[in-house]
Amino acid sequence: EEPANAASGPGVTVNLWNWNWKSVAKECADVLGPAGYGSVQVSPPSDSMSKGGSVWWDIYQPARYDLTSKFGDQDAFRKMIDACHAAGVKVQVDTVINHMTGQGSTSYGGYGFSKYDYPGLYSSQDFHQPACGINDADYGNNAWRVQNCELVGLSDLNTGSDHVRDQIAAYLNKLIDLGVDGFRIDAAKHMSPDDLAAIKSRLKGSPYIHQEVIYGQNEAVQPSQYTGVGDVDEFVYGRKLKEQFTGQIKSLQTFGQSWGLSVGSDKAMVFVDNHDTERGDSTLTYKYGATYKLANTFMLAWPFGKPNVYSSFTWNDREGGPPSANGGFVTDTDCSNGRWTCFDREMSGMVGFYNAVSGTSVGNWTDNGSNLIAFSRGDRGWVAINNENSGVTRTFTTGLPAGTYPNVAGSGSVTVNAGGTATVTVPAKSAVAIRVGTSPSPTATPTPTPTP
Ligand code: LM2
Ligand code: CA
Repeated sequence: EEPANAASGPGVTVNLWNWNWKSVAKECADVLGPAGYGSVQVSPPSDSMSKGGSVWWDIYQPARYDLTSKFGDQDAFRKMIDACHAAGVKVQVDTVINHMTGQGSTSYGGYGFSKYDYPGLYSSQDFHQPACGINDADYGNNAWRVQNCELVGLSDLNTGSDHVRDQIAAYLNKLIDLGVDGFRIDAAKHMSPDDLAAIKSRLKGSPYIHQEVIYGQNEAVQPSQYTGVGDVDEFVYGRKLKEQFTGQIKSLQTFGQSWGLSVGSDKAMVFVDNHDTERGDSTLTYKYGATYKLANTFMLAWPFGKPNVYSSFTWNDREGGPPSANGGFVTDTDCSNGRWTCFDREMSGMVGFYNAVSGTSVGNWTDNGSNLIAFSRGDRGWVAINNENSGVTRTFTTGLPAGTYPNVAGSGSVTVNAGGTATVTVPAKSAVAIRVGTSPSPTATPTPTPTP
């Protein structure tokens, strides 16, 4: 019997960044629901400045809150939510509420605007004026400027004003009315926690909230200042995993907040990478291949924070937009043409593992002193991660009941004997994970029934 998708809370989130609504709907029904993903995070749905498909980043310049984006219209958005809900998957939306655009232009929905003037929504008095620009030095010593000046020249909303708070809350409540379950708050670091709390207090129900507050050592604005509003995106997590997985992973036995993470497990949304970090060098990305998959396997096996798996389009040009047509409208995701990673599919088995071991603690830790680790989760799951360049064969204590289990992190199966041990070969740069609640693989030899 498959574990139910997380009943409360987001469960395992998957960030289908830059997928269009129609493709997200299909993925919910075909892949995410059956795998047990708890939530899908989607890109900003509001109408935005249009760069006609040449770049991805125009979606972070909202022009108005109508749902006429490069990913589809409101009808497609609503159908996506209904399809995901029917599959047992909640929907989290990336919301850009710190700012509007950096210049005047036309939106994907054909709406004309200029910087500081968005007819029917905002005019110049709704922005922090006189405008100032955030300088690099401000991050170290001036929280006021980080939150009240402009981020890369984007018109900075005066989120201290009741009118702006009302307009933002109306947008978020429209999304809630359409069925949205949670929000990623883009550029949360650039709004004061008090402003965010005031906006949150205007929302219907209690959506799940995670805030993008990028940690920097000794910075004036810290992620811990935002935990009263909701969870925060824990950027240190992915930086640490990159350090370990590009070196030796044996030390991960103690991985947690003591490693310098910015918030505790109960307040952290964790991820190996996201759309910004994959374009920098702080984290692993899909370009690291097997190493990237191992880090994601660890994330879904190790009890810290709420995991967020990233699945988007492949790229060579850092600024280049997703596959699109007709002036930048994103085309349907095709997992076979090499333009999309479809990494959510590679993690399906480990999502089932995450759900099956929920609430258990780590036991039976072992490592080979360098780049292989293995551990149990209670008596419900066991995983071995081999980050070596050669295979390792060992007899491990799994803690699981005797039986034959399919490897949900790869292929093949593992037979656990009556004492809970199993002799397993873990190939180079791969993982073996087994859990209760799975059926024996078709190739497994049936256990002979003892005759009385
Ligand atoms: C975010 N989180 O806080 C997003 O995760 C990040 O991807 C966004 O930047 C940023 N904040 C604003 O929402 C991206 C992109 C920037 C881009 C902005 C706005 O990384 O390069 O800035 O979106 O589209 C672009 C130009 C920049 C220009 C700015 C304003 O790259 O050179 O600044 O537009 O015109 C003059
Ligand atoms: Ca601001």
